[in-house]
Amino acid sequence: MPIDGEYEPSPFGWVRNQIAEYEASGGARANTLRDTGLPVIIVTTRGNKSGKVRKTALMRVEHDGEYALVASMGGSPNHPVWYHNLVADPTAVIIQDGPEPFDATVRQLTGDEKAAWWERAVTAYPPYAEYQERTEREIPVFVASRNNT
Ligand code: F42
Repeated sequence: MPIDGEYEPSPFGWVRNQIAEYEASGGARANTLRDTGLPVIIVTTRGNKSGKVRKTALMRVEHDGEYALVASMGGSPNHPVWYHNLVADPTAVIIQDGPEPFDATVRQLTGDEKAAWWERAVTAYPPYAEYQERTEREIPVFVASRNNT
């Protein structure tokens, strides 16, 4: 589903700059977490209160064409705000992994499926495990699947 409306960049400068550079270069630049070499994706959601277009950089955790979206927020006690946007409308999601963004739908994972994707996530980005140890909050994981056009 297209997410039209006013784009409101992240208040975090390094995030909004990474997203701008990633999009301007079609994913050729600003496509890793700082100098870690670990790849990121750009996820667009719709603000569940403002209706604005919101964009978030997340670690790239891909398997068979699907992507895990890990609401880690560095192990903080609260979910990142984009979590609430996805809960409010799981169909208002655009994933960009490289040059071409695509419409997607998410579902929040539980049980064995979440455990399997969590393992993939920690393999892709080991600090996720530390983040989960750091907080009582169970870090939510969504899986994003490309919409059939
Ligand atoms: N964050 C993660 O949680 N997981 C990752 O794997 C991850 C990787 C990553 C890689 C590179 C990078 O540069 C950043 C990375 N981040 C990762 C950080 C991520 O990009 C986000 O900055 C972070 O998760 C926080 O997301 P957030 O949605 O909480 O951002 C806040 C700061 C924000 O944008 N707040 C806005 C504001 O104005 O304060 C509001 C945003 C919003 O969606 N508002 C809603 C609306 O209606 O417009 C209302 C939402 C509500 O219910 O209150």
